[in-house]
Amino acid sequence: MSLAISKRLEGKTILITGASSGIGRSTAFEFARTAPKNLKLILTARRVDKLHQIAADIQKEVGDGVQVLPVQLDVSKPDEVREFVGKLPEEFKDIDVLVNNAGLSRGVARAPEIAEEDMNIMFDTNVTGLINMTQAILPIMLRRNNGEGAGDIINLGSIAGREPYVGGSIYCATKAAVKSFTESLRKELISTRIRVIEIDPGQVETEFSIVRYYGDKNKADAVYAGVTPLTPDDIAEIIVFAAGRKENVVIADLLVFPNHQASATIMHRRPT
Ligand code: NDP
Ligand code: 8X3
Repeated sequence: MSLAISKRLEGKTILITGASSGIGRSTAFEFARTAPKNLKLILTARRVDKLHQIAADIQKEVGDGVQVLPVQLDVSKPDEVREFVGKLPEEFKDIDVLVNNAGLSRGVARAPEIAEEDMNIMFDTNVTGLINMTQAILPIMLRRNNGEGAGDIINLGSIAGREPYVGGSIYCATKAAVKSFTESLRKELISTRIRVIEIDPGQVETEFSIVRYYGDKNKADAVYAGVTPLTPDDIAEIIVFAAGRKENVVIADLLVFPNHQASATIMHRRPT
């Protein structure tokens, strides 16, 4: 880790949604390891027990320079998001970096067989949840520098938002919506110093496929058969890299594949 990136991140307050697993969890560790002397982390998700364990593990690893606040938050519930900032302890309210990571896919059904419940969960989490979080935190960032603003909004998109595929129509539509919202937001905030960043991973092995296949571990494992997917740490390094650039440098969007992947559906699988 370079000294420059540590110094740039020191003293910041970072909010990560969906920090109980996968990319969000790894991102929490990566921020803590990069700026261990002075950092505040707000970790949110629905499974608060996991967040408490992650907080304890981070503090055990890096010590008391990193303060970690686990908060139970379901981003798909507008009321919970609306009340979120007001309930934060004063010392955690001045959020510098928002990582909009919470997200999921449910099922691989094709129209007209897509369950209404799955459709609603994906849109309420991946789209409305991300937009509500952004709107809740933006006023904090806009108040800095006499109204000129400062801060980073880092949205997790996906290759799915760039290239729709069979069996992913709703998930792909949600990630396309993330892309569109992110690009509008960057334009709307151009007169501020707020950076709007999108990271679009390809295949990353996390709990994502287990959730997509409703807990069926065999189906989830088959997704990664014969390939070497990205790890959540790979994406965490890129998120922290983006947040740790000089203030004038904006990683506007970034597509990240593992070596075997060339599009949403073109993968080179080796015999297992
Ligand atoms: P995981 O399933 O491992 O993690 C998803 C996280 O989102 C969990 O911490 C989960 O926590 C949280 N989450 C889900 N629903 C909600 C909700 N309603 N409110 C709050 N938190 C919620 O998957 P990944 O780490 O892979 O996914 C992270 C992001 O990366 C997602 O946006 C996903 O779409 C995106 N992505 C993933 C890729 C992959 O191949 N894995 C590729 C491209 C993008 P909890 O259940 O405790 O609430
Ligand atoms: C998750 C990756 O390829 O399953 O965004 O859509 S993919």
